[in-house]
Amino acid sequence: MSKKVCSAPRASEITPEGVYQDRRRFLAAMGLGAGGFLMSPFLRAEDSPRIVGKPFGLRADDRVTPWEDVTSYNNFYEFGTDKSDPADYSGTLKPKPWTVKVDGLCDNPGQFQLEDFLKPHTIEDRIYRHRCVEAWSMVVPWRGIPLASLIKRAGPQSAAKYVEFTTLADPSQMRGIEQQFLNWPYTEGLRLDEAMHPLALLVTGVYGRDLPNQNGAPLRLIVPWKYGFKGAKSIVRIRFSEEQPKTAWNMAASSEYGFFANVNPAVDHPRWTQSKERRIGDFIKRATLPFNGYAEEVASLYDGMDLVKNF
Ligand SMILES: Nc1nc2c(c(=O)[nH]1)N[C@H]1C(S)=C(S)[C@@H](COP(=O)(O)O)O[C@H]1N2
Ligand SMILES: [Mo]
Repeated sequence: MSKKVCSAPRASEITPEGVYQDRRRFLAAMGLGAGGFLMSPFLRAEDSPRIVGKPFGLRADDRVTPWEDVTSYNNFYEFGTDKSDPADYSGTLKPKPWTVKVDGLCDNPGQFQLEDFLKPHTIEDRIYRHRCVEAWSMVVPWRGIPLASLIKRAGPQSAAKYVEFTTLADPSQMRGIEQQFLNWPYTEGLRLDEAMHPLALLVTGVYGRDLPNQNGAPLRLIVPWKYGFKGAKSIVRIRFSEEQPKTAWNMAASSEYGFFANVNPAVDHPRWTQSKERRIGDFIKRATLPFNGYAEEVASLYDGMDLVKNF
């Protein structure tokens, strides 16, 4: 446990109550408060998500996906490959206590209890679109902290170009591990500049509550401008490296799942079009937007890159 990493939250990190209230009004004005959150039978007033910062990427016609869908239609192959398996079988996962290891090319490596790892930070609630073209598309109110702030404290060295995320692989908690659906442990990776983008979040909750096991308790990644598979669940290790990390889906099917996984509506996946998506609960498909609607925020990360080759 490195002392440096644990300090009291700075005053600037705490959302003032007034801002909180303003944001609630703003949300309500957008029709999100009333239509999206407050009418959900699972939400009490104190559960409604707070928004810090602008609700990235949301448009007026975006409706928040119901809690029931967000928590019952999942991909988490450690519990099986059916969409209903994670909700049915992840009760065996023990998200407390939880340890996260930070290592590789950084100045402040260590092994941290999750509470210590997160403590100095205000947990921010943000809203944004999350989606997986291949199977589903949702708008999910995740609660998380910017990955960037944890990376800054870890102090990546100048040789570090990538961040690798490794997730839990414990057969006693995860019935799917017995079968080689993927290479366990599941890994994901980001280029360091992608990982530093304020939209990349380490997520601890959804709908104002702690993450349900099937959504990757107690800590998962959400990279809203990318495919869902970048959202590694139940993270136990964050490693800085010079080499591009191997990722579970790329190892499973390299022609289908590239490292970058930016959503490119102009380029088909080998087995399906990416030009349209159907939001869960919608009947009519909608056009898929470049970078999942976050082009304004993130497109510059990929300036000069061939995004057909770097899919
Ligand atoms: N550890 C782990 N993380 C994972 C997966 C997985 O199988 N194992 N599946 C990924 C895929 S393919 C998707 S689409 C998202 C789904 O997240 P959700 O169920 O919360 O919507 O989780 C990602 N994270
Ligand atoms: Mo996915």
